[in-house]
Formats: sequence, C-alpha cells, structure tokens
Amino acid sequence: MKVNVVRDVLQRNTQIAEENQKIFRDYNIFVFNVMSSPGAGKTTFLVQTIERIKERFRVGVIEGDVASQIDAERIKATGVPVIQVNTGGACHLDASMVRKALSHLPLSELEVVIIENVGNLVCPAEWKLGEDLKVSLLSVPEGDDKPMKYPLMFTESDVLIINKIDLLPHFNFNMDQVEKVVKGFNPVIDIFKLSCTTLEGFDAWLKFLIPKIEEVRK
Ligand SMILES: Nc1nc2c(ncn2[C@@H]2O[C@H](COP(=O)(O)OP(=O)(O)O)[C@@H](O)[C@H]2O)c(=O)[nH]1
Ligand SMILES: [Mg+2]
Repeated sequence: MKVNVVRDVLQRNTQIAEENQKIFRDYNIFVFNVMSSPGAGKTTFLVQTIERIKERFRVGVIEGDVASQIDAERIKATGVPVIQVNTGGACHLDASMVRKALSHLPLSELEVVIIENVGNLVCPAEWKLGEDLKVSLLSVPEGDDKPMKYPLMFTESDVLIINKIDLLPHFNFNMDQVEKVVKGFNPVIDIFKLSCTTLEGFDAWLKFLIPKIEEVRK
C-alpha cells in the first residue's frame, strides 16, 4: 500500500501548508517560494531581489538545502534575517519544515518571506508550503529541453524566471520554443527573461512583484 502512504503524506503536508498560509495572512506577510535545479541562480536572484526591495519592505528568508550554511551566509550579507533549514538528505522543503523555521523569524516585523527551496527540478513541485507565489527558475546553460523533460515544475509554478540571458550568445537555447512549451502546459504562467549578473530584464520582475506584496499589505 505504498501508493496510499505517499498520498496520505502529501495530504497531511497540504493541511500544514494551509495552516502556514493562515499564519502568513494573520501577519499580512507575502510569501514566495523559489525552485530550480542546483546552480540555476536562486540565491543570486534572491540577493538581487532583496537588495532592490529591502528599503521598501521588511524581508525575511528561509533557506532550504540538503546541507551547509553557505547560502544563508550569502543572504545574511544583505542584512535581512535568514533561517537555514538543512533537510538532511530530503530533496525538497515540506510545510512542517517551514512551520518550524517560522518560529525563528520575527514575523510581526516582516512584510515578505522568501523561501529558497532545495535545488531540484522534480521534488519541490509537489510540496505546498503555504506560499502565495511559486517561482521557478530555468537558466540558459541548463538547456531548452528541460520544461519538456520536467513538466510538473512548470505546470505548478505561477512564475517562470528564465535566468542567465547574458549567456544566450554562448548557448543554443531556443527561447521561443521554451515559452511556447511552458505556455502549452500552463497558459497563465508569467514569464520573465533576465540576468542576475547584468540585471537586464530585472525591472520587469520587480514591477510584477511589488504590487503583489502591496496587495497583501492592504
Ligand atoms: N552568467 C550568469 N551567471 C549567473 C547568473 N545568475 C547566477 N549566476 C551564477 O550561477 C552560479 C550559481 O548561482 P546560485 O545563485 O548559487 O544558484 P542556486 O544553486 O540556484 O542558488 C553562481 O556562480 C552565480 O554567480 C546570471 O544571470 N548570469
Ligand atoms: Mg542557492
């Protein structure tokens, strides 16, 4: 009855995620969960986003990783509170890990919580955390076939960031095809093409994000 056990675990996770969502609403905190394969640029994307919104909103971060404090240290350098969650092998964060991390964040002082999920293009897609927005990153060097090979991540996400567009001249990456395939799975997904290094395209992401945070603050 292995299949049923997996289903029950996911159902229990969804319950805890709904409770997390209630906590976020009680505190008027906007939450987004950033997912991608390792190295697509999640931490760099978080740092660049935080640097551009931290004067306007009070931000906290939950960093998910199998091991180490490396990413938490990078986030700490921006000056915002960060909690590192080490999953000890699990390939994704689940809602109860997020709940535990919340007890270490100063929720009454925050307006935004950003969650960096464990680097993996498969597992995190299935696990709700209670977030308002699921953001997936795909970077140019990973290849334009990834949405076709790992469709769930792209069907579950509200936003797709196509990162490292500064590297387009060096890779055979068919942008039109990626957009067409992803919109085919998920017609309502918002797609932003940007570089976290040159910051080309970054403003469009911020113009999308800031009103979403303000909406929850009302
Ligand atoms: N050229 C280029 N490199 C990037 C960009 N974004 C991130 N990187 C680099 O990609 C590597 C992995 O980034 P990181 O943020 O650690 O990815 P994560 O594992 O998804 O958190 C680092 O060497 C970053 O400097 C980008 O837009 N362009
Ligand atoms: Mg990272």
